[in-house]
Amino acid sequence: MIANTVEVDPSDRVDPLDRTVEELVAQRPKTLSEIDTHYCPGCMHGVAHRLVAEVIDELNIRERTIGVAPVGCSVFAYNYFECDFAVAAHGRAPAMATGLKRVMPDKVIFTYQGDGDLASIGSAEILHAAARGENITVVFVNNAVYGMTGGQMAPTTLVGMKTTSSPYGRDLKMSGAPLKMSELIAQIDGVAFVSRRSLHSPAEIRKAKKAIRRAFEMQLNGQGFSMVELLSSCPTNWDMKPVEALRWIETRMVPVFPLGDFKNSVPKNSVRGV
Ligand SMILES: Cc1ncc(C[n+]2csc(CCOP(=O)(O)OP(=O)(O)O)c2C)c(N)n1
Ligand code: SF4
Ligand SMILES: [Mg+2]
Repeated sequence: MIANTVEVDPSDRVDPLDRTVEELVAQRPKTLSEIDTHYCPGCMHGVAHRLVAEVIDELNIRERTIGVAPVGCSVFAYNYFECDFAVAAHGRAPAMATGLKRVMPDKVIFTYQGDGDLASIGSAEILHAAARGENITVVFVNNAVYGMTGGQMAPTTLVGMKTTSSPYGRDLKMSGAPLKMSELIAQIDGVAFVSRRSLHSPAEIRKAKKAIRRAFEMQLNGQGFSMVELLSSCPTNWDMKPVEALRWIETRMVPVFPLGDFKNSVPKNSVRGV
């Protein structure tokens, strides 16, 4: 065997002129599996997957990346990524990611979690992983409901929003206001990077990808906990058409969950190894 031989993927040898416009403009990232999606039409989980896969490709870290899937509609995330994956019990992905990163500090560890998973049953795990400054990356998909179980109210459900468990709309007096996880986590000392982005338009999707890339880079530089919240749609449980759902994100969710970077700095108590 010749040392340091670079294996060339056969698909890289194809003459660009032999490719269709679709292949040239929108090639499938190598980290994204070539299988049919189980997500509903108009669901943005698939777009979020693609962005993460593109970033993993660009950073050339596929062979050292391990994802941790949640319980929720994205429980099958491991089917869509061509990298190692584990599945955690509902809400426990940050705890599992902590263990993986501590025993294998050279690996790149990310969790992929819904709002029910992260902000409800897993609220303790996410807050304490952030407080410890764990050098992991969290991709947090906020669609304002428990999608998988039939659209019940989540901690992120908007005031007045109708869900299957709040048929008259979320009542502020009864259930309180939605939890703003990015703002909450950004003020924790061990946190390096927190950004909230949205998937409702191509321009916002591009910004979301930039934030995901920055979050992974933070981990690669050993700078501590990073999280990107992505406002996402659930047309099925919102009882909307896909385009209507995207408009609803823009007009209803964004005013409650403002977009932007909430933290972008190196925390004093982080650096748990690269
Ligand atoms: C310990 C435990 N409690 C409750 C459930 C039921 N359960 C499955 S998915 C889910 C909510 C998922 O919602 P979210 O995390 O927002 O993901 P989405 O489906 O919206 O992407 C719940 C409550 C479970 N599987 N395990
Ligand atoms: S139920 Fe909602 S979150 Fe789940 S796959 Fe369908 S649209 Fe997506
Ligand atoms: Mg959800």
